Amino acid sequence: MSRLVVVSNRVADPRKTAAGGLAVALGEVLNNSGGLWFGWSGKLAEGDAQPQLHVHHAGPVTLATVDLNKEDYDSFYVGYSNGVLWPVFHYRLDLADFDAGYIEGYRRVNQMFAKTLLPMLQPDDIIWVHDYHLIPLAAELRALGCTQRIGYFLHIPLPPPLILAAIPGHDWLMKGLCSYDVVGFQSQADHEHFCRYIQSEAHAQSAGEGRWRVFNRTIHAGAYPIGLDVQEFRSVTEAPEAREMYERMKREYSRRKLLVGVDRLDYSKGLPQRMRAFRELLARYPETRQSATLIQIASPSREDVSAYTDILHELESLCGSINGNYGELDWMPVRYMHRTVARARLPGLYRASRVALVTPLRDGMNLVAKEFLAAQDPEDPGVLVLSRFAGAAEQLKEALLVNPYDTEGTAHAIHLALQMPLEERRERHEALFKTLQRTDVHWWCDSFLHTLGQAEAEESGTPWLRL
Ligand code: ADQ
Repeated sequence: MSRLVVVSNRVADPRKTAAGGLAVALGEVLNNSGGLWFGWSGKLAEGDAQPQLHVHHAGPVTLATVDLNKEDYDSFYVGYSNGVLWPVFHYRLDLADFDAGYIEGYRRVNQMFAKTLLPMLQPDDIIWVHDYHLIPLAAELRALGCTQRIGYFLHIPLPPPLILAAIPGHDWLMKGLCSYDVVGFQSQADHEHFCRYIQSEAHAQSAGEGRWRVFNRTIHAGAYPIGLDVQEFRSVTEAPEAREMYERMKREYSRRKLLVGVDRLDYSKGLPQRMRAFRELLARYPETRQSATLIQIASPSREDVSAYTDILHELESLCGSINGNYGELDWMPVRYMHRTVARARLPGLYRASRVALVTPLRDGMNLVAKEFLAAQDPEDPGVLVLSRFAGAAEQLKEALLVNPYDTEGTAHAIHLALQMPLEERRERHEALFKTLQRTDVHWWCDSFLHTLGQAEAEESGTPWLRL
């Protein structure tokens, strides 16, 4: 049996439940065959020191990490990954900083990752690379002689070809993507954007069954929507910490319906738009005043990127003005917290809420939507208000789908959600929960790795690309 090697920007110890569903799922696959997980340690190296490799063993899984020096952190992580690729892939060309020369650092760190990883590889390893930080990694590994099968999964959206084409060096980047044997996307829409790009910019020819001939080699591309570890999430929901949180929230808000939003504080999550829709709800439907409270939790994220401080100030000012204009001595419409909630308590908060507002302007998938559904009591479930621009909307059709740019339309949907009769809530939840179970994180892992396992090995005839 081949050994699995997972490469991602950050590495998590799969034995720690705090690591979350993805780490747990990948950890489980790694545990089964014994595996290696490689990535950045999250730490900065002192001065100009050469990158240090740290190796730890977590049961049968080897965790190998390297530090970044300050210059690489600034250009690879803050600069190119989060200041160019993140905004462009979320359709925000206006926020991308193309001119700062970050691409050199991006390339350098991918080369350093390839050089550090290569000596740890075994001949029949299967390598699975994750996310936008590491697009050129396969090409860099190939350049060093790596012939193992390499798959790639993009956790964020892939925009349409014309948006991609605005990135200086997009051809280099996308050629890098075509150096993998299997490329996976969150949604059919993202997959379609990729197919259109390689056809129009690289003259790709379909080879049937998701395969393409491009740059003189064969690759496989498809949509593999990421799922939740539903069973694990249900057991966290049943555990004492989540139950205690549920009881507390129910007691505290016994006279009111709770709405909940849980996000990283990121401009892609549509937080100001959500607050405007909530304000519109209070203005248009006076009966919701006093009776509805929105708890918005936004965890601090990438605070060294300036667009993130702007969004923080905008959100604080909107919450302040809603509370100032509508609040009463005994009722605050919005409770906003700029922090992370412990994973063990989060399901209790979801379960105590009648409505979840998951309204990103653009999102690869959005796991909060799935977590909210998984935490509900099927006999008295809450309602999911979901942006049509989240990858999850392709699967979760029975949610109330909204356009987050349409303030009035979103306010109307929130009102419907608050008033939805029990029977309709149950029916919608039942259908959604079935989808969650059918396409859970194990299904996601298995289907991607099955395709990668079937892909032809490099040695058997698929030449590699040089960037
Ligand atoms: P993210 O953009 O981080 O992930 P998401 O899918 O919503 O977005 O996952 C966030 C995770 O962090 C969830 O497990 C959630 O519970 C947790 N979380 C968020 N805010 C929190 C808070 N304030 N307190 C505690 N926990 C919080 C990227 C892509 C997504 C894609 C995922 C997985 O941007 O589109 O779904 O990867 O592929």
